[in-house]
Amino acid sequence: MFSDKKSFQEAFLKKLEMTYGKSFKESTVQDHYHTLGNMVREYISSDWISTNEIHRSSHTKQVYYLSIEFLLGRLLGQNLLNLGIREVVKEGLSDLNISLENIEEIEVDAGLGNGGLGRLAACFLDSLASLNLPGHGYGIRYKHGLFDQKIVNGFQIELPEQWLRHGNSWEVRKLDQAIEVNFWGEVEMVQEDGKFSFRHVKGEPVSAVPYDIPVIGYKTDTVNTLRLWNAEPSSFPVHKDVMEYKRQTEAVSEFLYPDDTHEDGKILRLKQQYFLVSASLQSIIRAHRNTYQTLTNFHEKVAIHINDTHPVLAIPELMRILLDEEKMEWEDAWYITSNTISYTNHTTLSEALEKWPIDLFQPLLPRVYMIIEEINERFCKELWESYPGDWQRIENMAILAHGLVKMAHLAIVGSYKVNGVAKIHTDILKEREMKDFYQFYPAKFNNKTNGITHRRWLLKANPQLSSLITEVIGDQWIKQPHSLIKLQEYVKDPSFLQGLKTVKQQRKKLLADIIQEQTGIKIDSNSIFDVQVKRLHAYKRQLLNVLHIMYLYNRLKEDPNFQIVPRTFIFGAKASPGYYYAKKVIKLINSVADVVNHDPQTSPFLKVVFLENYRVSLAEYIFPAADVSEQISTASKEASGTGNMKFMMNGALTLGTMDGANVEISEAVGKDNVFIFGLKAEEVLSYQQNGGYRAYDYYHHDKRIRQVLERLTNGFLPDTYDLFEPIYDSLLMQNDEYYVLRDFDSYVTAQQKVNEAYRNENKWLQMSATNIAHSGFFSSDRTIEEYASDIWGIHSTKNLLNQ
Ligand code: 26Y
Repeated sequence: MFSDKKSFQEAFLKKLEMTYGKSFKESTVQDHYHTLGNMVREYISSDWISTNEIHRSSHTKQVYYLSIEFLLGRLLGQNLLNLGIREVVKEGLSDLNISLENIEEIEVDAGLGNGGLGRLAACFLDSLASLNLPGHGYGIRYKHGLFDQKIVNGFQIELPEQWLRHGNSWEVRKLDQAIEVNFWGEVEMVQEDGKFSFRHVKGEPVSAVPYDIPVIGYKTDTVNTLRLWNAEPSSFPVHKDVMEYKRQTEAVSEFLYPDDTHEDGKILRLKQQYFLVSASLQSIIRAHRNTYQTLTNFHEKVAIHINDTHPVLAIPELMRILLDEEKMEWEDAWYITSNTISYTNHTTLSEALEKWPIDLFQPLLPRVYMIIEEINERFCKELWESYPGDWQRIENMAILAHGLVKMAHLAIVGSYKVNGVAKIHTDILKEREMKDFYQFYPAKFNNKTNGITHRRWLLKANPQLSSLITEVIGDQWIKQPHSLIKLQEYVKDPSFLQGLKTVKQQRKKLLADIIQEQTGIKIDSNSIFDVQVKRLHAYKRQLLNVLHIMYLYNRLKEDPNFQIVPRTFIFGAKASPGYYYAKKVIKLINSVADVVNHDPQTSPFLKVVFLENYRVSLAEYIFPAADVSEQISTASKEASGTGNMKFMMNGALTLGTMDGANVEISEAVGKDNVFIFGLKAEEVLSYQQNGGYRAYDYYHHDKRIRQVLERLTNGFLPDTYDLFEPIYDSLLMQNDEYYVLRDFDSYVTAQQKVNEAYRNENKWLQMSATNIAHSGFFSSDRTIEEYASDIWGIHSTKNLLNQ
């Protein structure tokens, strides 16, 4: 049906009529979207079936990627591109006077994630399928993804997100494969054949119903699966209030929890974690049993990867199944489990490591808790043998301590590999945060520097730049991103640079139009687009950026000789609803924007834009238009960052600290092609260990800082009264935990260098080209190949597919 535009048109019109019982004339864009979505799903169904069939019959090892978040964004455009049918469809529709772009635009993002960790999972799925690797995702089908953000009077307002309201063409409900997950209840000891064993009984059952979404590889026949679990009532219990049971059950997959540190919803979050893990493991095991009739070879045929600690209960859950259902001995079950599971850590912030109060944990998951107790006891014994008498060390490393279950400790003990997500992050884990564990299990630790799928963040998001690249070096880079390095030969080529300039201008104009439409702010598309888009967090230091803007404004007002290249500062960020400080920073950005944008004296040079509701689909317009990529976290705090890679690939220059993947970006392109500033990780760590930082000193000795900080609270920002006092206090009274004032001067200097560099257009374009040329390393294809060979032991099924 997609072989040529005529047959596509016929199939499309027929499908439209059959599905909606409407004539073409009466149909809406929404109808067109769903019709096209259904057609694509039907089109790939035979490849989907045969991929599964091949995986089964060839007995090839599979990897299952368990993640509490999958931030997929829109699927239609990417699927058409990967199938290589986007042009046919576009032309076919255009003959009917329908714009494919308009159809693509009405798709609501699948926003089942908060940020980096969820988007990484989505990029990995694309790479797995495109590399013909047998790898599948398991997640939760949240009814409401991450909240929709509205900005009202400068403040963030959260509205429930409703991505399923118009239905979802990509998913297939598989009721026949539903699985029961049990909460609460008790543990019963039974004696069978003279052996004691345990059983979880009298639990409250929840039915996990799978919804499968095809994951279509780029121009290949592989179609992998993302399985999302929906929580539904199981058989209705007789003794309970039926409505109450229904409500409680459905609540399990109702909302994605924003990444916050707040108490509410704690128990529900733990329920979600176990729900994901138990349903996924039971389903993986069922498939394995069907093929092999035994679980003794489970670890040879299955790798299970846990994306941070959120799915770490996979470890005791697999133990539970092997012990209680499969009746294995502890040692055998432990051997299989600890050779099946691998774990990625995404943070060094110790306050972000998950710890669950035992009081809350044990009643909800009594059998799983018992197993964790046993794992802990055996682990502590092992420690005792290695470190006799070293109680302190054992207490620090225990899984259960001080009334808490320490999820990261469980993850390290029960996994065969543990990795960080950028070189510096893995080093910090080894040398500091997880030092004791590294000493005990040196061979488990390894690095896997993150990556992004260049097929979404370049090929799809930036077709103009993609065409230019292909004109110059051919299209090999799409399958082999490393060959982007061939551009290095052209970084001084005037016609390539001219092309790059034209593309950037085009994309800046497009973003300028979107900004005007959304915010009413008219921006100069020849100004420098200086962008910071990411979750709002203190450590990411959006505050440093906004304080610098206030400083620039002051200089422009006060110093007639001060001149800058016109600059537009663009922000996009969601703050966790309960994260009080982060919400203040959003309001501050908007208050500063109000003053700056309305001052006729400065507005030709300075504009500030806060884009509402930052999400994957909006990001696809932002990265291609950026000149400067703000990656300004306090060194040592950002595990990797992946936005930095999306910017680089689209030719923006990084202005950043030596943190996360910035370090590797700067190594790749060389010091002359990035703007690095600020404290180094060792310096931050040394301050933290030895003290010696006094924020007040920087306030007293730097007039620029004083002026800017006073203006937070002295009425300079209209109608804000004492609103920003907490920010002021965090910097001075609480001694500036993230070293904003310490890095201020260095940041100002780096920004001056940006300003000067931009004046030399040719030089800037060369730097931009160099960044694109070296971005291939940061493709998730490279990352996934490393995971596949070093951790999972899985292989491409390409040869099998072609048979
Ligand atoms: C509270 C809890 C359940 C929770 C939920 C979400 C905790 C953390 C998160 C999300 C963390 C996250 O997105 N981390 C980011 O992962 C990226 C991918 O590895 C990194 O690039 C980025 O530096 C890191 O902050």
